[in-house]
Amino acid sequence: MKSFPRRKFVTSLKARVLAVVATAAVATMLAGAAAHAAPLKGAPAPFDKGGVKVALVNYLSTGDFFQAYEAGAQKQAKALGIDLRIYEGRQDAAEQREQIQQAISLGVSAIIVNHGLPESLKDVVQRALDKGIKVVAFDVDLGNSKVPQIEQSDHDLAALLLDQAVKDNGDAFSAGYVYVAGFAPLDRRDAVWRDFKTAHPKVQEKARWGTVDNPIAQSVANQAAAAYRAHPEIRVVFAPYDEFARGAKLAADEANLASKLRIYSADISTSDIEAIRAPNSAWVATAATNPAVVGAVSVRAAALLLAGQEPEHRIVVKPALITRDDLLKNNIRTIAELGQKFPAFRASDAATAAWIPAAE
Ligand code: SR1
Repeated sequence: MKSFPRRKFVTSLKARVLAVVATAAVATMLAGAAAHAAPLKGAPAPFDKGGVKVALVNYLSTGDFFQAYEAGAQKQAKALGIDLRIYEGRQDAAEQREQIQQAISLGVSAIIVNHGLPESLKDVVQRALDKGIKVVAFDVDLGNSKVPQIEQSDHDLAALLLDQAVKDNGDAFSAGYVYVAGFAPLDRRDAVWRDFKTAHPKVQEKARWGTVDNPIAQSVANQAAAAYRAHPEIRVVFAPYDEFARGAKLAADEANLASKLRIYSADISTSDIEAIRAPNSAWVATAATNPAVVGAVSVRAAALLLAGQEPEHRIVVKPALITRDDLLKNNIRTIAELGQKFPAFRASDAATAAWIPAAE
């Protein structure tokens, strides 16, 4: 038998102890979020008694969009007296399955599935439904009539951007496209891009790239730099995810191309606003919802199901087009300021009921 040097053994033991302590700390942290499972006056059962436990199981957690989504979900859960257990997403399909199983074992009443790969989720979600647990899904099509689907109207989102691209650049230009297949929102946006190219034959897709390897923006920037070098004729970049747009912009800045390119993206955050407003920024427009509002809508949809008040099967939060000019003219520097100037960005009337307190 191979003998391990003692120091190595002690180190690995220490690492394991640390891992156990870290896991316990995370569990404590999650339990800490449970403090709000209070009764809600005037609400239907089970909210009138409190103690409602809901799990939010993420596939992706990094980046501004997903952090704001989680914060919005937490805020709405608190307003409803829900004990929200959040499972961090690490882009690991097996881990997300395991987390759903853990949530079932924990005895949650509802599960919100945020992104993921349908094929690895369908059976474990069915297991939850069979136990009477309610399930809602954001941006992952589970193809189950019992699971309401929440989305941002990715069709409208992409159409708004591409209309703006034509307004700014005409309908004959060389384009770069940032895309990764397999994510429901990106696939829906891609369908619009394909139709757009058919309808605008003088728009030429010269290069396509994309990755969701962390850190996403930097990985995309590395690819974008190569694409810009190989295709100096690219004038428009369609990058419909803010992490993609940041990467596209980073590479454009580094190659001194900012004045030659226009980047069109999805999503918005305070740091995106800063990047769009930056002097000579090539990032000229984005189409977005408020991700915190989408998180709140996801929790409300789960709450409606739990109260026996079926939400619609397809729940849509409408996006708005935000251009660099809008931000500069209206002196908007933060998401909060965007909400002040455009109230539609502050709240959504999707999945609401008189007994659900506003959290937006
Ligand atoms: C990798 S999928 C990224 C998208 O998910 C959400 O729908 C956001 O809008 C983001 O663009």
